[in-house]
Amino acid sequence: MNGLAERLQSLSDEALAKIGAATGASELEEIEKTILGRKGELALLMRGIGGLEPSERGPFGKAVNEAKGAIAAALGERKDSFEAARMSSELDDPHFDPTEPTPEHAVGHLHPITKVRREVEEIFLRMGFDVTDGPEVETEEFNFDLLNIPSHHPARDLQDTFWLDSGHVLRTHTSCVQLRAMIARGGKPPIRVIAPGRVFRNEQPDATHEHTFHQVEGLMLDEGVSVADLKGVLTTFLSRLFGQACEVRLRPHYFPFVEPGFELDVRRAGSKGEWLELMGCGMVHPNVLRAGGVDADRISGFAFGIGLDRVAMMRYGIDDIRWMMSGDPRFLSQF
Ligand code: FA5
Repeated sequence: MNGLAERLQSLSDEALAKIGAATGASELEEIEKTILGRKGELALLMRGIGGLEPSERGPFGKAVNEAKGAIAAALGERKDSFEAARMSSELDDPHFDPTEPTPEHAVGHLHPITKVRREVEEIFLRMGFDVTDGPEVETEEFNFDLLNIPSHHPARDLQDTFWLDSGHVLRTHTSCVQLRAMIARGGKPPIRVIAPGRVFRNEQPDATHEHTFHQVEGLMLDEGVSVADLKGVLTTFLSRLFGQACEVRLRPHYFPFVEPGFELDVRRAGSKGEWLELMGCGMVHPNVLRAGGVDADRISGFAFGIGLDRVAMMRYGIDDIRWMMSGDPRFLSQF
């Protein structure tokens, strides 16, 4: 065999002897590299295979593989024994206390608004709604005109708006997504969507108002949808969100894009406690249905808009909305 078999034998013997004599893990690594590595001695030896008789190549290749296996196994065993020795010497060290707890890592977590948003999404998904969204930089048309708020109408003043030089607006509410959802579905009911997102108003922040806050819009359209459905869906939603049976009260309120429109108040069922004002809602105005390509003579439905920051404040007992966007770790680490 051209002397190759003998060289393999002596290489293997030497390697095993060196492994046996090694005094530390770094020596083993060196042996591994020089013998088993891609450019190591075994690889070099393998190159000689081309000079062998065809009938000798198979047996030689097999012998090389066997040697490789034996060397790798010896390396593994020796590494384990070094590791075991290292561990036991560390454990014997009187300064080492294996019962000491590992230092705590600061693990990131979700913002309270994200948590509440996910809960809201989960509840509506289970009621057969889809989750959708729309752009934060909106056209005047979608934020106002198509929602039945023409430019001359005083209702524009209800929401103090950030205008961009391009004539776009930072959306003042998520209601624009009602239209986008109707149009995206070709005006074809049934349509059941919610649309969470950020909204912006040119307001001076105080404990309950921010210039940047979060809403969840909801829209349900079909034949024969009535105020009873609105009340039923929202009562179910709020009871699930707050984890206890709730009762709701609708107070007439003007929003240009619904008719009739309401403010919805909530309290624990049978509690006789104070009503909490939570959201705007109502039956989608026929003008808005038509703008969304929906047959307003046949189809009706309700829409609502909840302030997510306020829900999160109630949920977690937060006394000032300005904490939400503060990015302050003293606040954030509490959730
Ligand atoms: C609206 O924005 C309507 N688009 C809601 C609506 C949708 C009505 C569909 C009918 C049908 P409003 O301006 O009231 O309505 O805002 C809705 C909710 O957003 C409020 O109930 C409140 O929870 C929250 N909100 C309003 N302004 C602020 C603010 N500056 N900071 C924090 N939350 C606010």
